[in-house]
Amino acid sequence: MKLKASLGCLRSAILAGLSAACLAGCEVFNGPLSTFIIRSDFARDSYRLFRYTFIWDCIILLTVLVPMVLALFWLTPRTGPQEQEHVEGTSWLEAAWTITPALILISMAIPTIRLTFQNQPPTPPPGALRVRVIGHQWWWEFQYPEYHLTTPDELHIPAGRTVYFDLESADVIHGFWAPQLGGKRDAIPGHVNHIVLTPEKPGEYYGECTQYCGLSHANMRFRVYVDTPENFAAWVKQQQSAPATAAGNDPKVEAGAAVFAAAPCVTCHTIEGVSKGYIGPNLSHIGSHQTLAGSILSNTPENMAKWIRNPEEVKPGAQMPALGLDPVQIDYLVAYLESLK
Ligand SMILES: [Cu+2]
Repeated sequence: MKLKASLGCLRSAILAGLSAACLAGCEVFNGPLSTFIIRSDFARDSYRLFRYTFIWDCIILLTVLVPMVLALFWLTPRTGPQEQEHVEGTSWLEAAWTITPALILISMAIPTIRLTFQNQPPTPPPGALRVRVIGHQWWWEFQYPEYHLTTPDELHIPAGRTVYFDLESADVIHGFWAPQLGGKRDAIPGHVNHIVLTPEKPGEYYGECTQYCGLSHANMRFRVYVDTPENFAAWVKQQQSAPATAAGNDPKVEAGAAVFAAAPCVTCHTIEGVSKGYIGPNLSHIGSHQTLAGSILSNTPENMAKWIRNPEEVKPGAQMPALGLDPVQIDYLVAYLESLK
């Protein structure tokens, strides 16, 4: 009876586990944060290492689980205590179950350590694009020293060219991770970490902060746009030029520029040729971005207005204050910011 109840429990647990795995499966394998969609050399190396260790995990699991289940349900006496044969010890068996796991662990440690060092060389490979990544509570800053430009939350890199990331933080520890492009690495204050990878396929990829960094940690996302070399060159050219705003032609945009100049925005944000703030994100080309506020909102006038009206509501703990602007001022300001292409 007991055995029947135990088997019933085991079967329910297995069914529940399989159902949960099926529900999560689509997201794990096909979602934007899937590590099974491989889009760089680093991601491929990480996947191969995962596959190698996973195979060993399965072998170990079966080696332990099968004898355990047999011992539990088959070899256990079912009626009353019975005299069992006493085994005092077997030297060769004890040596085998000590040495074999040690060898398996060493065989997993060697490729893991090799890959860990391989993808963070102390100096950039020749011809690599260098990108400085700075984590802030709660947004990402991407600097391109080669092109003298800075952009928030949306990273553009060219397909086929090796990229060398310098990872830093302006405040607390953050974790930089774009799963389809490779493994995560921490951005630590006062210390520079590195990642080197070569993106392989143009597309839009999701990134997240993976190190708990405060109230809005979950709202600290970013996008990576892997461009064709031609599109990347065009993007660089656009970013290097002054924003193509309609201020001066469109009265609403002109009024928005005046609101921006009079509000505290100028003390925190840079807009090329207008302001030189450095605490918040560079807004020079914010109108050309797909997302806002740490890539948690799509860039629409409605979302921009919502963000300006009450940042705390969108991103709890956000350092940007509510400016107390009236709806008309917000409307003008949104028109101006959206015009910054
Ligand atoms: Cu975080």
